[in-house]
Amino acid sequence: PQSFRRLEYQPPNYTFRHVELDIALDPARTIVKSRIEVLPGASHVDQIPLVLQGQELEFVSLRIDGEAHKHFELTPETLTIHSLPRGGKEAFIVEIICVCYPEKNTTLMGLYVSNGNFFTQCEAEGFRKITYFLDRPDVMARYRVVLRARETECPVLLANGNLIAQEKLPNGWHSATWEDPFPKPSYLFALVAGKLECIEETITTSSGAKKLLQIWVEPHDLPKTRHAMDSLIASIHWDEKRFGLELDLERFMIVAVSDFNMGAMENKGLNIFNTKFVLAQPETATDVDFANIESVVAHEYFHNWTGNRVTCRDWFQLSLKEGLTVFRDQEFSADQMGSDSGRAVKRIEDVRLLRQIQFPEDAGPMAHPIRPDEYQEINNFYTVTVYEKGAEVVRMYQTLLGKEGFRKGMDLYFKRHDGQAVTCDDFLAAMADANQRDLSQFKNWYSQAGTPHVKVEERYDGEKKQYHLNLSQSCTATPGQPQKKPFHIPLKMRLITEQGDQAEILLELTQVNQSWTFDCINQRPVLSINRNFSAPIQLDFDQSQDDLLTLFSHDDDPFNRWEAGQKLAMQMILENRLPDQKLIEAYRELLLDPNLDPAFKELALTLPAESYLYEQGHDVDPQKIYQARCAFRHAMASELRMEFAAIYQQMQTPGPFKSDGVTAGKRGLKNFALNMLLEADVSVWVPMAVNQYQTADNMSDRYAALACLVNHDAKPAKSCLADFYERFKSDPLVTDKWFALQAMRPPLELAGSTLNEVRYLRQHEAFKLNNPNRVRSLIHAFCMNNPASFHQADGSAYNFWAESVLALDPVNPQVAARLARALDRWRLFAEPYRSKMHAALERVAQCNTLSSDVREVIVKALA
Ligand code: B3K
Ligand code: ZN
Repeated sequence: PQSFRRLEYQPPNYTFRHVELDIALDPARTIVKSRIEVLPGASHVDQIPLVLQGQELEFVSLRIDGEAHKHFELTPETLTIHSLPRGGKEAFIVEIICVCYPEKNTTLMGLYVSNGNFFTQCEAEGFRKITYFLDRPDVMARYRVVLRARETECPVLLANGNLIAQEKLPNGWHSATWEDPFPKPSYLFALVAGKLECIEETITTSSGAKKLLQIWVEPHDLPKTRHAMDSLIASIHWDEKRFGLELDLERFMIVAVSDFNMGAMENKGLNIFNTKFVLAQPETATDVDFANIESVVAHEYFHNWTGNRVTCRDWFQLSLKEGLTVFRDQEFSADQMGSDSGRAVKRIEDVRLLRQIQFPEDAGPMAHPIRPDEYQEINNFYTVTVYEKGAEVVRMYQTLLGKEGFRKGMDLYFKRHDGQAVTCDDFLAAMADANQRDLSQFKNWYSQAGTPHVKVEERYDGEKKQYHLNLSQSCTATPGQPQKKPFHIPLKMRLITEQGDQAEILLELTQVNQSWTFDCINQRPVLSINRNFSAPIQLDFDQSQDDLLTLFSHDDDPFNRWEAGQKLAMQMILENRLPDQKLIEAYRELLLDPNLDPAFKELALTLPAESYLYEQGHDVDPQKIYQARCAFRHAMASELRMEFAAIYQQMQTPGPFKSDGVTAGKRGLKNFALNMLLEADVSVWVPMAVNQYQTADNMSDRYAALACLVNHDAKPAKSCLADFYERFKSDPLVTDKWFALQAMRPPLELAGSTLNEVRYLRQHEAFKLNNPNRVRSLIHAFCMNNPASFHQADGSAYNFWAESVLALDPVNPQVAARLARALDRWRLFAEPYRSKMHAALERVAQCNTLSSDVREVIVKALA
């Protein structure tokens, strides 16, 4: 298999200035005519051929400067054009006609059909499935696009930019012409055509310009678009205020599609979204859905500057736009929470995700730096490392330079690079130059994989009133990187004593080993370090239980307060102990504290995820960890049942439904309490859960009640599940929830195995292997989000996994490759799990028709 390497980057021999596309849409055979103005690139060599990419296309004709051209070669992946006019030294025009087959396209890359409508997905390399092209991000051109279709089938025709003409054509056809004023790489091209309707809104931006905002959906979904529109408007205002960045187009459109490989796509002026991240109504969407929609809408909108105006030179630089844009959407969502404690809640949620998913990735066979050095299939590198760890790296600039310094760096970045395709080094240089800082060591965050460990040693000298702190860093080997250089690690810290706290300071750990001495410390302090998770590291610190309890009850940094609670619970679970009385009292106090944010309370009482617990050891027995975690939670629930009962009453949110952070936080804590009450005593609380299920006026409450019943194996679970399906079977997104809930059911003694249930649901009338959301809601949910049911000692679920990967791969390699990663950490587990996982991986590897996507994942896992 071919590998691509970052250091082998070559600038293009040719570039494109102007691109005209004329696309006659037909589900069976779409005819694509292109007219491209080609220029020699900066590194052009005389007589060098022009090599265009093209995949699954039927070639029809080629003309150069208006004349039929015969000097070309076709392979399944390329069109190579020789004998260019004047050796290719001056501009010339290439005209190509080709055909593609949208209806047959199940990969959902390039042009495809979903529910009878046309959509495109071009990032990273999908444009080559529409026409022959220099399909690389450093080739930026202006586009003018004519779309043609039968008017009855496709009344709506959309593409990037501004609508400049519409025409009736013979035989019931019509056309629309779109022009995008900004040069863009091919991956940002988009078209949408079909029977869609929109809601629209006109807003005025900071410079006084009027802008048209539209959200396009299938007609029956129109009532579910308000929240997405509000989120878009809030995002536009936030980017003006925080970064001085204004919407640069007259028109900005969002379109929702139910068949989509990922969350959404930032095509210039025409964002295409998975319906999951657009459609919401209180009756069908949970609080988590509302929050996700807000953040994904913001993320794609923010790409308009970070990604589109300044884009990536090559795909190794992906984190340049993704890490930065995730950081921006995290900051936006935090601000939307409306308070400091709300901001902290958002931060804790983000870190929890990072540790649950990115830390395992960074310790496994697919570990890669945020700027990878090598890939076989770029689609496999849209990872939590590139995105979420990338965002942590961007956050560290802000921690080191301050909010103002960070803004100066952003301003310089746009001043230097607007309209260009650049690298992560360019971003770092802008940050360094704008602040006159030497950030050369900071580059190691871009080049080295693995989660750094920071070991903490402390000593208090009561006589000299001195506190000594020693920090040492290390980072374990990752594939291809046996040895690591030290990182530049910003650590926020504070010493906490009974007589008051020292000011918070920022330590910069740059050496392997570094010491600090603090004077005039009159009492042995408790150390609060890596506050607000200022660096994405693993802290190795044997802090005593009493110190952790102090932090859990008193730290003024909400993140570290939460963190101390997680550590306390984690240690006990890993030692298979129940919570002791001190910890129970600390939980109780926290629950009863009237000044604490309900969302914070819920997070503080939520136990560390199993996937994070696995990472703390080796020869991991997943069933033991599951049992220990269950027992711990059961004890917690029993001890605190009175408090949970009170909370369940207090946290009711009467009145019309509101989706804001504060109300959602209350609802979350209430439903957490309900779950704990069933945990403590199923029989007593089942009627309450059934009542909530039946009377709920919103999906958060209804779904939470149903989950309580299902997960605690309550008698009414079955009938409520059936009721839920009947109520919502016409709504695909809610049907996904119904599948997911059953796929994530923990192992239950009486209910029979979850695997059998999943196998049964796989045959359900509503299951579809070609719809990514449905597949993820059943198969990915079971294999990746239900560790206790998945890791069964007989290996039966691993066989199911192998069958599923093999069945999915021919349909949609990207979705299959994501599932393929479920066994990444097989070496971490004890026998018999490890051997059984290994055997399942071998079984997939045996298949000789694997896609390059799945092959890369499996080969790396077995290496
Ligand atoms: N940039 C897209 C992701 C494209 C994934 C291609 N396999 C969405 C986003 O990050 O906003
Ligand atoms: Zn993105």
